Amino acid sequence: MQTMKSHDYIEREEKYGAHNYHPLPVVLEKGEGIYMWDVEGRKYFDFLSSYSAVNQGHCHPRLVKALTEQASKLALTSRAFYNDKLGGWEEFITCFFGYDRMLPMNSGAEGVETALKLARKWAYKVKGIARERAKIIVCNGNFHGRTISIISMSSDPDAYNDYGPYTEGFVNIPYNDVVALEEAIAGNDIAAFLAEPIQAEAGVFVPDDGYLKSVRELCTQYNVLFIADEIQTGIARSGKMLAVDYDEVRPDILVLGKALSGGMYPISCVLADDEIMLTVKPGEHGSTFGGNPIAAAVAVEALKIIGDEKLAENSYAMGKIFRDEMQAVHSPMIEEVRGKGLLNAITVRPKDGKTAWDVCLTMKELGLLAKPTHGHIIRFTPPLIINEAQIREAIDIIKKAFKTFE
Ligand code: IF1
Repeated sequence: MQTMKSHDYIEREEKYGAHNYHPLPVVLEKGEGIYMWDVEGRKYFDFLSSYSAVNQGHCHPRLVKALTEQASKLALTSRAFYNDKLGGWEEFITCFFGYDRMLPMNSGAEGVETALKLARKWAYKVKGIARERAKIIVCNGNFHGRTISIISMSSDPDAYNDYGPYTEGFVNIPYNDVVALEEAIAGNDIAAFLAEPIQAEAGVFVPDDGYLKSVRELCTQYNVLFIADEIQTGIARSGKMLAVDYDEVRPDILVLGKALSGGMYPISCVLADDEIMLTVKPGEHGSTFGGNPIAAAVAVEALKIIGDEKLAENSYAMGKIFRDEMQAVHSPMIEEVRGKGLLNAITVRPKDGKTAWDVCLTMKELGLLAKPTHGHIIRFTPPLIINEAQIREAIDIIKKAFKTFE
């Protein structure tokens, strides 16, 4: 039997898989820490971290252990019965983030859907909005997932076109615009305001200092729930445990996913206090896999690693080095370098027909993996365990890649 090469794997996916992605042409088979290896044995810096799910690094030994030990004992009970792991996770994470209760789901989109349902239920049961009338304010440029309701609030035609009819009850306003929020929030029947503390998919759009503080104040003033989608910004990615920590604000509903499991397992959750969470009664919401024992075991370990390895502090420090170094580069293709912690982006000015995609292909050839978004933006989000020598080596590769286009 002949061994398969990269192009064979790619051809097979192209032939049998749905074409809902356009991956960089690299076929990976192994990961460890900040590195991944392709099927030809080439080693790469991972500067995507599986869209910030792998903050703790690939195949973290403590996560592998938590996963395999639990998998060989008890994987899934459903929520028809109690299991001996879920309560420990609930207790740990609610203490960790300071909320009364947690509701476990699997994907980020499910976490956001859960938050939307909680906000509506709270609007009717607590705030006293008339049935079917509740509205949720969202921001242009948002990315909260791929379900029908979530794309109903998207301002990106690629996300919503030809998937209608859409879910009602959303009011779109510009991001990072306190005046627009003030106007919208004063309207009738507003249940909640939902936002990402940094808009990641939009191209790492960092709002002004104090924006989230103003959001918090307005939400409190108008008795409107502040829902923070920290699925991507959370778990130390932005250089703080949560990106809202920069403004020292506490959302009413916090949605987490991705690095909640260190990439080991699809895990998301929603955190909120009694007044909100207890509006949902048995039988009214749930998930077959949500809160399963493997997820519980992995999620506790994944959060402990962030603290034990001081990954928020490291993300903050390494991110500063990255931006300082890259902002000092004078390349005709580098327009702007922006971000917080290790959630960074470079906007790329096309040159002689060469785009961000070509830069990513060149970086791949030089041993570093990143992916363009919206055609002209490259996100740089390595695992948060990267050390200074490693990030400097990676920065040299990125600089070299841009240099080949001069
Ligand atoms: C894809 C980006 C990252 C998210 C926020 C919810 C979700 C996501 C803030 C949904 C997911 C993803 C999904 C991924 C690409 C991706 C992404 F490019 F869109 F911006 F991470 F950088 N809220 N983000 O960022 O979570 O249901 O996927 O678990 O391929 O669509 P999910």
